[in-house]
Amino acid sequence: MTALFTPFELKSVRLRNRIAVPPMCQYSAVDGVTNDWHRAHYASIARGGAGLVVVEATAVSPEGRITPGCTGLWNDAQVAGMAAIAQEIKNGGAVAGIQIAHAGRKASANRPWEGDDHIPNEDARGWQTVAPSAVAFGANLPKQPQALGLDDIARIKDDFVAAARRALDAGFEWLELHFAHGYLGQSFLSPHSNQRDDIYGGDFEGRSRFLLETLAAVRAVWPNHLPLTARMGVIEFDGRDEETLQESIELTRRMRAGGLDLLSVSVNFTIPQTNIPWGPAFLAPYAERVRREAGIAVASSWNIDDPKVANRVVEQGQMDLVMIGRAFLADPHYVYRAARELGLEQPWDVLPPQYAHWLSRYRQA
Ligand code: 8OZ
Repeated sequence: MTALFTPFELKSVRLRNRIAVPPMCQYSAVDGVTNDWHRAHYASIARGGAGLVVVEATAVSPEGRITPGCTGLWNDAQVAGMAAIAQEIKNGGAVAGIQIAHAGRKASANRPWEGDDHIPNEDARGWQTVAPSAVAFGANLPKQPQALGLDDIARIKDDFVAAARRALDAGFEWLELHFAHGYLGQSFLSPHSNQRDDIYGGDFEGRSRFLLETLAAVRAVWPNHLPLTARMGVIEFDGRDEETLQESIELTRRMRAGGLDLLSVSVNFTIPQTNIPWGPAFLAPYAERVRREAGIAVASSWNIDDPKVANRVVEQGQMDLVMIGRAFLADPHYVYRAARELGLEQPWDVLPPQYAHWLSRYRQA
């Protein structure tokens, strides 16, 4: 069996292979509502044969959007569009996942192709950002966020819970909490951005509290038979890496005990000045450590383009799922190409039957 094409089961869900498409923001919604762009985009991806497709960072509140174009699940009017997308993903034979998110101090930004910088509060399109502490990210995102009060923190946890319920109503079977990339969850965990002196800050216990409480609140409404996962940076590449890794692994153990089913391992991106060793599958060794030391299923991503590398990281037990993002946009037939490159005897079988039967016929005997 080719490792990359082995099915994967988590709770009651079965993925047809180990290739998952990670959340990739399309910045194309209006008032958080999806449209034809999203529907066509996700349908095309799902027909490509991935086992899991996770819909982009979807905000739990208007202030939690990265940009004005981000998708949302903070009101009921946003559910129908998401339900159509979940159905498209299932029609393609993939499991339908969604990431719910709050962007914290990185919110209120222009789309990447329209500046990628903060929209000032004075601009009607922008808004006041919030964060654990009133500390700006810096570089292209200089706005000073407002430090959250205890009642604000309680409200944001409720927002995550309400968004999770709507994701379930929309038909998603896999939920991912966005605790990565310097957004709100990650910024509670990192001492770079969390300088609070109350129960949500200070030592590791305090900095972990928001993430653990949000997980517990969502787990209480997300059905036990469906996977509840999180994406979290486990390393910043800022020179204090072993400490960050150890804290991340310990938090993952606690989240596992609190009902987390899988961790999607990523980079923190909490501060602008870091030294990330971008190279093929550079996160694989860290994903492996989380998998082994926290005893939990892991997915990981970043620069895993070559199908042979994707297969190797699964075969060697470094990760359970390989997230293929940009390579999938560059080639929506990535899975079929991988099947051929890895020498599967009937590579078309990785595709839905509507495509597979054509590809299997009219060949030389
Ligand atoms: C990768 C790197 C930085 C940001 C997200 C828009 O996590 C992102 C992002 C992804 O939603």
